[in-house]
Amino acid sequence: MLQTARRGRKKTGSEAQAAAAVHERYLEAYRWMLLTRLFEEKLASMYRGGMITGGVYVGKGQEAVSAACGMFLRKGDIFAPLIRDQAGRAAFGEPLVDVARTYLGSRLGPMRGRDGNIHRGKPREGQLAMISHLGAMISVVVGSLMAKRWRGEKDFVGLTTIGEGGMQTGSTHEGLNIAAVERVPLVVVATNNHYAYSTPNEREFACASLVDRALGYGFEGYEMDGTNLNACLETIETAVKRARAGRPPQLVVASILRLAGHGEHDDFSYVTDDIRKEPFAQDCLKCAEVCIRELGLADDATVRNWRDEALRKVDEAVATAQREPAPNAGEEDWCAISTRELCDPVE
Ligand SMILES: Cc1ncc(C[n+]2csc(CCOP(=O)(O)OP(=O)(O)O)c2C)c(N)n1
Repeated sequence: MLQTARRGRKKTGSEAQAAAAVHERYLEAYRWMLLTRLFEEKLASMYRGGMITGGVYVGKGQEAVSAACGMFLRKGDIFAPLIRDQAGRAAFGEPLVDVARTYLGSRLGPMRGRDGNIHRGKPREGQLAMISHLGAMISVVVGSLMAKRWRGEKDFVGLTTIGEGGMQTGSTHEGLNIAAVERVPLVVVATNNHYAYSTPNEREFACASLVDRALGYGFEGYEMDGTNLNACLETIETAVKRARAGRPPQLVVASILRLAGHGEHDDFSYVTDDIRKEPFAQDCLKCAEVCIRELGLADDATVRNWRDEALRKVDEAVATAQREPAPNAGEEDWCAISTRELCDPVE
């Protein structure tokens, strides 16, 4: 639990250490969220200025859920992030410059300038490249986990994310079902951001809550407030631990409002005034800042320094990618990137 040091009885040494560790990881998560927000604001402004070809997709409002997804995975685990998961990708270890390279078409990027935005990945390092936002990744992660099991690897988990729209597809059904049948160490984090593109919840599903599906599939399920960073950290940490310990697959359902368009081409004018007033419509980044101030976790000057440092990193990543060459069609090796460059073991 995230608690103020000012209240209650004096803490014992080990309690104080545990509380400090909780504060530290809260601040670490906040910094991934902040870096992501600033970076995605930069991408959005470059898109509007015509400097990015193709689409830009951001996770505004979803950063707390996403950061928590990346923070409890370790080397040897599998992460299959989707289009709102820049915070999780960063926390899992994706260098910011690789994101800038992908959006700006640099030959030195992980997709060598062939993908415009969010289908990037480094499978050899456990980060799968996204195929589709709508459920395809669940069975890919299940297959990767089964391969690890057959190779005799131990102590690994896989985590993938999905939107509430993606939760309604046939691919998702098949993936969740086979995950439970094979009892793979999988965590699925489903974020209900209340719209699938412009389709609202009432046109997407008719059950009271998506977490009710956990029981039907043979998963263990949790619901959490995706605007509350501490709830995200505690819930996802628990789910990852339980999957790693051999419990059934885990389904975490978060509630938030998407605070941007589906992509930057979308003005999200279909989001109603009523829904914007709901508690789940709060901005998780602002909520985290209030919490940091109220609990005295960091002073204002420190938070300002973090912001300046994040802005420097964003500018550096973009400037580096801008200086780099685009692919040259005549010189390119057009083999499938996914097999030779990214997946095959290095000789
Ligand atoms: C088969 C297929 N149909 C449509 C699309 C276009 N599409 C991509 S994401 C998306 C909406 C996804 O909504 P949701 O799963 O709720 O995730 P969110 O975008 O809200 O994070 C749509 C319609 C697609 N990629 N694939």
